[in-house]
Amino acid sequence: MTYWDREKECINREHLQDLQLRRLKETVYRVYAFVPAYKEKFDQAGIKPDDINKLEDVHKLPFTTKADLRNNYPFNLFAIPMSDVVRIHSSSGTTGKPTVVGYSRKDLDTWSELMARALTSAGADRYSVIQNSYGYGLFTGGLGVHYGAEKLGASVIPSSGGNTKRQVMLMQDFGTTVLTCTPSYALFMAEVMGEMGITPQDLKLKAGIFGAEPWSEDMRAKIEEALQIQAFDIYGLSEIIGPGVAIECKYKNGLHIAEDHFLAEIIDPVTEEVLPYGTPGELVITTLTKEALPMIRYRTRDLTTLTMEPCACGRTHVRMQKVLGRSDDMVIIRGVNVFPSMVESVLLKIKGVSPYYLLVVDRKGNLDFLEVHVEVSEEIFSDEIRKLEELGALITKELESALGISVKVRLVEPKSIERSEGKAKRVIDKRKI
Ligand code: DLL
Repeated sequence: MTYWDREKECINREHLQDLQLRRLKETVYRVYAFVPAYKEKFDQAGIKPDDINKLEDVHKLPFTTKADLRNNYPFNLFAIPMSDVVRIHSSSGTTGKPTVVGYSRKDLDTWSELMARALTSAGADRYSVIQNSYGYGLFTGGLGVHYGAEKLGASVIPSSGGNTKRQVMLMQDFGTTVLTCTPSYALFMAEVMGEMGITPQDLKLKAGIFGAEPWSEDMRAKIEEALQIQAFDIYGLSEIIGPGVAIECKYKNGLHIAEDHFLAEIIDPVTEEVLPYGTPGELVITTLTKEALPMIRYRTRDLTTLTMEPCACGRTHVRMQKVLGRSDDMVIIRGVNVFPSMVESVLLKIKGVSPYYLLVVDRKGNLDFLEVHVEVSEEIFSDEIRKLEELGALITKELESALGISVKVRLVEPKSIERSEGKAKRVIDKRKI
């Protein structure tokens, strides 16, 4: 087994907890002293930094949410002077102001270190040629992966997102061995490759490191098959650091969270009660080493389960299951929770269906209903009407039995659903308009 930093990744749990407690205390002291918004929240909750004496004491601290970032827009949650902030990123808010995050020089070093660790966990090394097709810019995907890949000593192709034909050409000409992008973009690249008459055998691609959006196990199988690679899931969010918070190892059975830098909890998103390992809920993260923007109990809105079962790879860090979805992406239809990833899993098991789909939610009168647009393959589309109708009926039946609500399925022409070069848009909720 190859590790980037064996000592930290395979650390004995007791030592890890000592380290986490020391770092947690430091972080709490720092935010209390330097970030008025935190001091105010702690004071309101009647908590002083001295009250944190064991790891479980973290549960006493108030949560931080996206609203706190918005209310303190742009820089008021920073815990260091602007003269020490060397990078600013921001995640595009779909509504209102974006979320702004800052990094000190040490934060950037930590991030590169974590990304180098993540890339190693997915099998990359200094001989790898990494084509980084996450978007460069304010989004943390591009630069986050970039610096980690350089730290690893790999040869990095900073191709960013877009211009897909050129991406495929670069992949072939430069002998790319590792592709990093969103899973939906990887799938689109495979489609364009096919159109260009290029097969996986024409490439040297061995692995893909995909994240920034939810993707199902069936989507993984589809991508691995289409590109003939091993596909790994990488998780992260701007507020915490960016990509590299958690990564799969070669066993692909959960993502190891870098616990020497992040303290993870799972809570019930409604009651906010802390849940034990093994119970699904919302992931809450406290940063332990961040300087510019420390986060105390940040509510990620991402739903997952944590497991402490030992992993065959030897890493001791807790694993989170593949994220089922964000609570924000979940649509509630007549009381039933539906995630796009659930629809994706059903669709990908049906022959003749391409992995492009869209959930459209609308309200008629007082009743919500779900329409699922599903792209069919060329072959099926040019078939007789009866066959299309049969396929539509089959998809409807499978979706209704998996989701437990009635669904209207609309089969749409090949290539009519918008392809994604970054995070795919899977839901249109017309109820809010
Ligand atoms: O998406 C950081 C990132 C870049 C992660 C590249 C991985 C690879 P944000 O734009 O702030 O940051 O979005 C963070 O994306 O809260 C999740 O809802 C979602 N997300 C990220 N990774 C995964 C994943 C980046 N592997 C939000 N599976 C997070 C499911 C993911 N959802």
